[in-house]
Parts: sequence; C-alpha cells; structure tokens
Amino acid sequence: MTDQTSSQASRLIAVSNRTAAGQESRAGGLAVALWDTLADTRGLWIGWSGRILDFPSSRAKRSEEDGVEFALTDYSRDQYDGFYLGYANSVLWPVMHNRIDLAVFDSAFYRYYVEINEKFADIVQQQATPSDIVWVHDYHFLLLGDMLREDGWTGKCGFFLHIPFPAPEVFRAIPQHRKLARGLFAYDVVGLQCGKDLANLAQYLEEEFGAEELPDGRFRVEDRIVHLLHCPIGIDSRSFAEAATAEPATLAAARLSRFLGDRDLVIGVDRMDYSKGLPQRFEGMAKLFDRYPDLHGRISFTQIAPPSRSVVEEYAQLREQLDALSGRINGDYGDLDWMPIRYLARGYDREEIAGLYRRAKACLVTPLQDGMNLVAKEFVAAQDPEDPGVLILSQFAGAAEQMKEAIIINPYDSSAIAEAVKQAIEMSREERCMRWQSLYENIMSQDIHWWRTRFLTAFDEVPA
Ligand code: ADQ
Repeated sequence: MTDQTSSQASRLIAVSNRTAAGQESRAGGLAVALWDTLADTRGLWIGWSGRILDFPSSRAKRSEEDGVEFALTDYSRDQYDGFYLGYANSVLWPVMHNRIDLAVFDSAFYRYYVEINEKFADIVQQQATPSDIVWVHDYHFLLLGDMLREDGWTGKCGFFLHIPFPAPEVFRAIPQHRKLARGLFAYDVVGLQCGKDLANLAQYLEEEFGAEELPDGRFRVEDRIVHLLHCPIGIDSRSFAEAATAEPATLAAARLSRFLGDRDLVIGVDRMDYSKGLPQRFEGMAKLFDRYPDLHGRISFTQIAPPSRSVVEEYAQLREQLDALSGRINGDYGDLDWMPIRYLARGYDREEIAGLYRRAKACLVTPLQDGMNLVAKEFVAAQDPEDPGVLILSQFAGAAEQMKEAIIINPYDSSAIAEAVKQAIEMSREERCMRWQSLYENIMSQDIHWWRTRFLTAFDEVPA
C-alpha cells in the first residue's frame, strides 16, 4: 500500500458521478475498494446526490457514513438531461464504444457538460487542500482536471477511465475532442483498462498534440507531463468466491434448479446496454438450437439484464428487440416441457447472482465493446474448483487481455457463439479445471485491492 493510503500523509478525494452513499449493500467491488481507502485516510467522496431539484445549490452537502465523508450535489432537470442523459450517455458513451452512429451531437449537451464539470471543479476547490490527492472517475468528468489547473489547483490529481478509449479517428468524431483531450492530459496520472486503450490514447495525443514519450514512460504533452497507466480493474475476488457458497447464493441456485431440473445452464448477466451484444448473443443461441437438435431439452439459456437509462431511446428499442428475439426463439425451438431461453429484465442481489454463476455450466460474456467487464471475473470467482463452468468471452472486452484461458470469440459472429457454447458444454472436466485454475489465479492476484494500490502508487512519482 502506498504512503497515501497507509500513513494518512494526504487525504484521498474521490470524484464520481454516482457514489456508494446511502446504499444498503456496498457489495460492488469499486464501492468497497474506494470505501476502504477513503475510510483509512479519512477521505472524501464527491458526487451526485441522485436528486433532481428545480433550484439546486452550487455547493455540496456534507454527510458522513461509517467513517467515510461525502460531499454530494444535486442537479437541475436541465443539467440531468443535458449532462447525464445528453453529453455523457448520448455522445461519449456511444462514441467511446465505437458506435458513432448512435451519437447525438447536440451542442446544447456540451454546454451542460461544461457546466457540471465546472460545478465539480468548484466543489473540489472548496473541499480539498493542495496536499490532498484527487482521484476522478470516468467519462463524466473528462474536463475536470483542466478546469482545476485553470483555477490554480497545484495538488496531485488523477483520472481513471472505466470505459474504452477508441481508435483516434473514432475519438475525433466528437466535435469537442481536443477540449476533452486537454482535460485528460491536465491530470498527473490517467489510468486505462487495457493496453489497447493506452495505445489508442497515446497515438491520439502524438498525432493531435505532438506528445512525446519520455525515457521513464511518461508523456510530455504541451506544457504538461502525464503518466498513462495500464491499470486493469479487478473485483473483490475473495469475498465474491465466499459469497458463492453462502446461503443466499445456494437458495437462489436451488430456486433456479427447480425450473431447470437436471439441464445444463448457460447464463448471461449484463446491464441492458447496446454495448453488451445481447441481440447477437440471442442469435448465437438460436443458431446453436438450429444446428444441434440433440441439444434441445438438454440446455437452457438464462439472461439477466435489468433495464438501464431506459429513457434514452436506444435502450427502449433494445428492450423491444430482446423481447421479440426471446419470444421467437422460444416459439421456434421450445417444447411443452422445455424453454430454451429465459430473459429476466430485472436485477438480483450480488449474493444471489454468485449462486447462479456457480450453477452454470457456461457463461456468455459477449460485449461488442467493453472497458473491462466484471461479470467475466465474477463468474470465475464463483465456480466450484472441482467442477468449474466455462467462460465464453468476447475478444472486445478489456478482460480478454488478462483472461486468455476463456473461450475467446468474436461477438458479432453468431456461429462462433453457437460453437463456443457447444464446446463448453462438451468440454472434459480436466480441461475445464485447467482453464479455470489459470483464470482464478489471475483474478486473485490482480483483484480490486491490487488495482487500487497500483493506481495510487503511481502518484508517488508525481513531484509534489
Ligand atoms: P458496466 O458497464 O456497468 O461498468 P460491468 O463491468 O460488466 O459493466 O459490471 C457490471 C456489474 O453489475 C457487475 O458487478 C454485475 O454483477 C452487476 N450486474 C449486472 N447485471 C446485473 C443484474 N441483473 N443484477 C444485479 N447486478 C448486475 C463499467 C464499464 C466496464 C468496467 C466497469 C468497471 O463499462 O467495462 O468493467 O465499469 O470499471
């Protein structure tokens, strides 16, 4: 652990749009990792309160929960629509996931993006002292670092991008790409999920701003020096593995088994999002049942996908598409006593999901583009070492870089998905154990605590 986290020499200030404030269960990996660090260093978590008010204050409201301090701010309806639904989720999210075709380039959105980033920059200035370390999370706050520097902030300041950084020509499709990039290289450290993201960002900065790599691996961009850090996020692997054999998990698995009988389970667990490749995955299962009638009645596919950001039009369309596809597949292949595909549009507790993963013979993690994908890691953590299931993983998930012993597939190719499921179902126990063992070692050694330490240690090299 770094000086910052153990000696309390400086306080950590985390900034993210959503925080773990008020959550009954802080089971999610990131929430736990940040919570521990913030509690150890008497740190502060700055974020959105989740409230939309007619006249939100420009200041943040302080609160405290189990040793962690929060400074939370409210949005107006226009800010929520323009910043969150607009620029963050209708411009940045699609473009960073290679879906320029879905982006809505409305200049009014950008005004709100600037407004909210300014609001957060002010809050950081009000709450932090220069000896503190500011750690900003994700695409909602690309401009924040630059705004802090413009305001004269001299303290250490880092950023972690949870989603992919696309190829330079794709990033350039964003009208304000140069302003966003300036925001990025104002940070001392920029953490990225995988080598490909880092290479894309470095290439973009070289082409667009003449960035130069220094002998120590950092980059000089104009008058700034920025450390681009490859820092793949992990999960709280140990606690997830324990959860998979606890009572809520076994109860959930038993409930599902009442429906499945002795059939093999193939599972998918995702937020409902167009980046997750769900229609292609459903088509892959249809192809499997089409090609291999002997598998009818032997396996069932269950997809859990709670709706997210459902007011954005694309999400409503996706929901309709999945409803239609699952109806068609069940209509075409189902039988009186067998439902080939079940699609549950709701969330489950993490403890229950752990049990469902463990009951599954295979897990389909087939995003078209994903920063990392934590489901892949959770599935591995939850398995029975004596009889593990098989992970089928998209080559376009950041996780594929670390999880090479999964069956790696092209998520656009429904035939490849069908064949991978067949291979997984028929795989010998010996091969399953071998693959699982290496995957497990990886998620145990590079877990969420490793990730946090790796990121915070990078600040040690930043001059005070
Ligand atoms: P997400 O896109 O949200 O995160 P992911 O990494 O898959 O994606 O994490 C999803 C989390 O939600 C997992 O912990 C999963 O268990 C949970 N979840 C999914 N479906 C659920 C359901 N039906 N009920 C309950 N829980 C469910 C972003 C990036 C990712 C990156 C993470 C972390 O898009 O690429 O891995 O941040 O950096």
